[in-house]
Amino acid sequence: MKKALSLVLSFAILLLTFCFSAVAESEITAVAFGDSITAAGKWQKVLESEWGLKLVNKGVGGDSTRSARARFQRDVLNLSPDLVFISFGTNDAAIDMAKHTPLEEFKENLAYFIDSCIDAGARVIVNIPIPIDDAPYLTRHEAEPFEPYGGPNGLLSLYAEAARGVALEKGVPFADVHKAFMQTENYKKYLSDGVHPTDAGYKLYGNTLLSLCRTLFAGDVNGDLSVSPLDYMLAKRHCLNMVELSAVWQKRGDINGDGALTAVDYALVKRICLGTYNPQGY
Ligand SMILES: [Ca+2]
Ligand SMILES: [Ca+2]
Repeated sequence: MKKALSLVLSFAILLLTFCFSAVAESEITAVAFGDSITAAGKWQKVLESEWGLKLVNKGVGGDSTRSARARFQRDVLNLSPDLVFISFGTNDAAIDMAKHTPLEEFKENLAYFIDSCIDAGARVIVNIPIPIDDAPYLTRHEAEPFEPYGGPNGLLSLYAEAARGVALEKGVPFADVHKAFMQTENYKKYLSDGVHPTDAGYKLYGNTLLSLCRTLFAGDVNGDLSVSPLDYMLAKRHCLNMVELSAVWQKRGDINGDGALTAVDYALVKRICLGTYNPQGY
């Protein structure tokens, strides 16, 4: 009798331990590696509030891929990241300044960052550089070097295209924030000084990344960057009122995007685990 009771108790303790660990916040390291647009820390806020993704801010004002290469090991690889957002291009394209990085070197640097992150076991997302508003930009820069490219934004567009090309070549996802800005009625309204976003611009930037995360990590309820039977179990238990998941966990499980975590979603989580449903399109 005593033995039976002890077994039941051990099982209950095991179950409690499992339930506790199952709903604990996953500890992943996600890094935002970039220039001043990243250093401002504003686009990251959307991912934190809407997806529960906390990013280590490794943005440095004025950085191009060339200057960032010197701090890449220390600021990114030494953190043993699970996920890295790489966000450069605006300063690389500043052809009239010392930080300018020629297009071919920009591509090589991006490829180097991506390869090194993948070798270190991290997932990578490339943020495509946002467009420039030429008029305010040219109050601080010489116009002549940009003329062969049709102006600063003409040259920046080549860097945006190059970043897309490197991401595609390396098979990593990219967040096309450049396209998101260009598709607004007037992207210049989303820029404060020709290069930096306004608060609304940062929100647009963050929402573009959020939309990509929703696709890439759909069904990853516990936020460990993979969809597993544990996510399925968590979603199902939530729907059966056996566990109460936080708002962001529910959002990560809301695969069909109808604003609620329901049986439809956990059925999709199961299908992702079984490999019969792919929400990524990659
Ligand atoms: Ca997961
Ligand atoms: Ca849903």
